[in-house]
Amino acid sequence: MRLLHTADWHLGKILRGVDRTPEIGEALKALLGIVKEERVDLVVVSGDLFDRPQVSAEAESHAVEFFMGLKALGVPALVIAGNHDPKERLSALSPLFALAGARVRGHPLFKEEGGVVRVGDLEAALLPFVSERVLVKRVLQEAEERHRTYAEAMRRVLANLASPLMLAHFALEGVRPGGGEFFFHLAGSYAVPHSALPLSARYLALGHIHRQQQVSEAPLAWYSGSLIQLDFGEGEDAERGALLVELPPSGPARVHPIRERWGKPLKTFRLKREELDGRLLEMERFPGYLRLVVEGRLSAAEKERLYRALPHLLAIEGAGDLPPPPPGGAHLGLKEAYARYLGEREEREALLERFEEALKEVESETLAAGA
Ligand SMILES: [Mn+2]
Repeated sequence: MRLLHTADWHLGKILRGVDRTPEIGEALKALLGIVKEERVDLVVVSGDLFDRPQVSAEAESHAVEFFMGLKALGVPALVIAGNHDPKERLSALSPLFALAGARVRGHPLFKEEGGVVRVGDLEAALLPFVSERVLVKRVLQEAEERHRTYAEAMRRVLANLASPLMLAHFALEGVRPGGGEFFFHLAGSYAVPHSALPLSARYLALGHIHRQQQVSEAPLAWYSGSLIQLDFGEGEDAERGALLVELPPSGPARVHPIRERWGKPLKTFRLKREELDGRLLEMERFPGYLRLVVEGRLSAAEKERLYRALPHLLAIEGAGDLPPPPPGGAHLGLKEAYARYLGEREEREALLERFEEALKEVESETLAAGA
């Protein structure tokens, strides 16, 4: 069986006022071409089809066109929701997607509840993104177990769902971030340890991390990466694209990375104030979107002049505005991570207070809503 593994489309992504949806739509068209050319038998989409709960009609229509295109080719699809997806909406629309041959799962289910589906002879587990609080409550139901971690709950869920093919949306411990995910999602409490991956799985199709990479050999697990470079923080040279996976009836699966540079490139120019004019032509000729980080203060008029000269310039920041990468940042708590992100800005204390309130609200709401 030949699989196409893709994830992290982020249809509806707006980067500093620029709607990236058309670029993502083009990539999806190219993906359909690959499905046809490579005679793919099954497409797996490991979450984050959409960037936000509410996206434009254009964003939705690209997704619909993709799955209708697959139907025209007679190729079925398995789809799980990521943390960005409107999961209720995906669940509600899943009977319609099913008409196009796509099985869409918005909420996690245990194996007994239908968490494992069958495609021909192949059993496949569908594990959409699930928040730490919901997961711990759902899986570790005994109150005395509540102190256990996300990792422990995920270990149990993954063991329950163990199947030859598994789709999941989470951060695996030790993964190299693409830069676009909030780093606290990668913090210890939110990462799944390697030892939680079921050894009986022949291939784990992962989503959530935007840099394409193999993260485990036994069992074999890969992140396909995003289709396009979504944010300036994502490495300009980071691998992304899609994966073609050969899953023979027996023996190991083989993965062939498809490393396309779909969409426009994003580049950050870090310059001293006095270098600006000398580099203007180079920046003007850059075929993608630009961010400029300037050492030294620029007046409003100077910024205005740069924005006019460079239509693809999306942001000008002072070199001091960017927080340094936090030492040991992978282990920060949410509040600490946010405090560090805020740095020394004026509204710091007020924002921190609001942040704490929001955290409490989320906590009580999730607990009240249950699983
Ligand atoms: Mn994502």
